[in-house]
Amino acid sequence: MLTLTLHRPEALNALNTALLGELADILDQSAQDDRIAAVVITGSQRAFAAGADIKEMATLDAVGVLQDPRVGYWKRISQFPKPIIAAVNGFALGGGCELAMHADILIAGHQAQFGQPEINLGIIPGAGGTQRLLRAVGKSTAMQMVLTGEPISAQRAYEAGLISEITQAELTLERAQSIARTIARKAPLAVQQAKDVLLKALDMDLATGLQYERKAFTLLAATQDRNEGIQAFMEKRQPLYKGC
Ligand code: DAK
Repeated sequence: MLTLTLHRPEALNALNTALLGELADILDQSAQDDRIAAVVITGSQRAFAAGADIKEMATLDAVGVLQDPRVGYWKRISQFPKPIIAAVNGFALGGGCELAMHADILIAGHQAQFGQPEINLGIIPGAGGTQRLLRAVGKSTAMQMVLTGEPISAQRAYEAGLISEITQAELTLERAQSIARTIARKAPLAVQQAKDVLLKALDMDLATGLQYERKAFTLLAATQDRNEGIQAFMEKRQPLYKGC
């Protein structure tokens, strides 16, 4: 398991190009590293991330926006094949909320706030915020958040299905890491296939999704880890997975 802590306290962890690029690079490396089964991304108690760096954005004109390297960084983050768990405290706004939504599992402290305030800057979410938010919380809540720019509380985010657990603020990271450790004990190929198939469910109709699931299920049937999992159950012992 790898824990990544966003650390730009002077800007409430605003995601500038350098930080986002570093994040994309580390995730690319982690994808190739067999020792890393899952990644936890967190910020500080005050802010997970308060969005893209507005001061940096102010330097970009329309051409700059077209050539913005952050588009590629976001794409690489979204393609990370292993589970990402976001441990969110404080502000998760704009790109910060979008980064949290790139995670597969979101855990938040009770004082966390989730919002897409881009409308206050005359823009709209640009890293999947409209699409992922609507799928996570439904139309009315997503519309309200994006059109008013007003954030929602952790409690509301939990009720809407954006996050799966609320914790005391000081326990959020620990809880996220505990979930990551639980996942790390599973067969790596099964974990990655599960993530892939579940994410595809958002894009596919049911019949196509079921076919996709069947293919992944069949593929896993040919793995040594599948035999090991079943054997370990029969022998009443913990499985020893090898990732093949
Ligand atoms: N960027 C830069 N600096 C920020 C920042 C941000 N997003 N958020 C906060 N800061 C800085 C403040 O400027 C302040 O710095 P100093 O003035 O002390 O130098 C420091 O952090 C502390 O902030 P505040 O003094 O404002 O603290 P408060 O507790 O009073 O308020 C706040 C906290 C989070 C409510 C407030 O800071 C705030 O409203 N921040 C802006 C939130 C926001 O609008 N976020 C959305 C940004 S737009 C893209 C994809 C996605 C995006 C862009 C491009 N591509 C694919 C190309 C995403 C866009 C966005 O996220």
